[in-house]
Amino acid sequence: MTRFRFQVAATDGKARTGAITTPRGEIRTPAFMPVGTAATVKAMMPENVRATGADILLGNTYHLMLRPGAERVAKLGGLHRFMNWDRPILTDSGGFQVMSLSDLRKLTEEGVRFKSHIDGSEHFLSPERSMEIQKLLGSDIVMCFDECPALPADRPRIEESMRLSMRWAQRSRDAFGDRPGHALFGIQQGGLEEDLRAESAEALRGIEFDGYAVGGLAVGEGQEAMFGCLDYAPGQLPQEKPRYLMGVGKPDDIVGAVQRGIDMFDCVLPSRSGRTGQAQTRFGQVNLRNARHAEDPRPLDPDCTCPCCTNYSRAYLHHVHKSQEIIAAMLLTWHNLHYYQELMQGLRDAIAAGSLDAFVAAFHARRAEGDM
Ligand code: PRF
Ligand code: ZN
Repeated sequence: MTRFRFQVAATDGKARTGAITTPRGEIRTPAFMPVGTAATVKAMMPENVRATGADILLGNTYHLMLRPGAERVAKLGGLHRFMNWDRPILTDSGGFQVMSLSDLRKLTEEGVRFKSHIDGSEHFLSPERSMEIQKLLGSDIVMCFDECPALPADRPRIEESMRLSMRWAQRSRDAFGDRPGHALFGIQQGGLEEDLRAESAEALRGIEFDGYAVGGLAVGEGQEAMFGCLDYAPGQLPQEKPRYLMGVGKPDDIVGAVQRGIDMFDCVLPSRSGRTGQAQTRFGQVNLRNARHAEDPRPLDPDCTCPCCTNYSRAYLHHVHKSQEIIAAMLLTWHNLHYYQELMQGLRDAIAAGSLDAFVAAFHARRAEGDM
């Protein structure tokens, strides 16, 4: 059986490009994972998600345990078969989503009891139950069960939470066991405190994981503070394993994080913003709701090769979005995911060629020009 492994092919400064090998296929890095929370990347057929260039999707323990239920997905052959995506899937562990989405949470050493945001029913998640659910789903990359305070938070709260997450990381490792072909990633916490990040990294390195996530960022601190943390956090984690920045981000967040040594990303932005009429382009964000597009026969981006830009005008996108037609979400999500994957390919190529600085300068220059 193909083992899970990560190979760095080239570096440029702190940035790396390479590939993660899994039994379900290769993940080219730096990688962007579209978010398929409820066993679908909203508004997209899986074959079309693949056509945008995605090698891996992200799924959510929290949502799938509530609906349709992990045992049901397992009975139906696992998440890959259920949603018709046969390539790798990474699943988040649920803790972060419980904290942001559920009602009436009760956090203890054992785990977290909460009420579903869908129907108010009571549920419990712990490291052991999260590992069990992610196994039932058939996830290829399983995330540790962790906890993360929103920023700003005071140091005692961040410290206590990080140490709880590190105890949960050990319990996650123990419960995960030995599953050849499947990977378990640890999650670093510690807010914006360099010494707490170091303590967290040390704890995770001691347990040993197949990859390491930087968690607890993009939770309200702003890009400058996030980059400040990313100036040291990736360097605290093992160099020979993939590093994943959870829940990030906007295109310029991703570019800055790649320059600082991050290999993997996920974010709802390209899919969610497509459904609100926002396009992510080389020239920055374009709002198709704006009346200036109403009679504009030009495509969103004349140089983009996606089906949205090849076949439809801004005037059409404006019309279908205003009319709340389903095709508006389909076309804009496709374009946005295509743009993200093209950005990742550009980053990979630039790192391989040793020209990342020039690529990043051109990236920022085009965005400074703005939309025409
Ligand atoms: N932990 C987990 N999932 C996450 C985060 C985290 O810290 C974040 C923070 N940006 C997003 N998703 N488990
Ligand atoms: Zn396009």
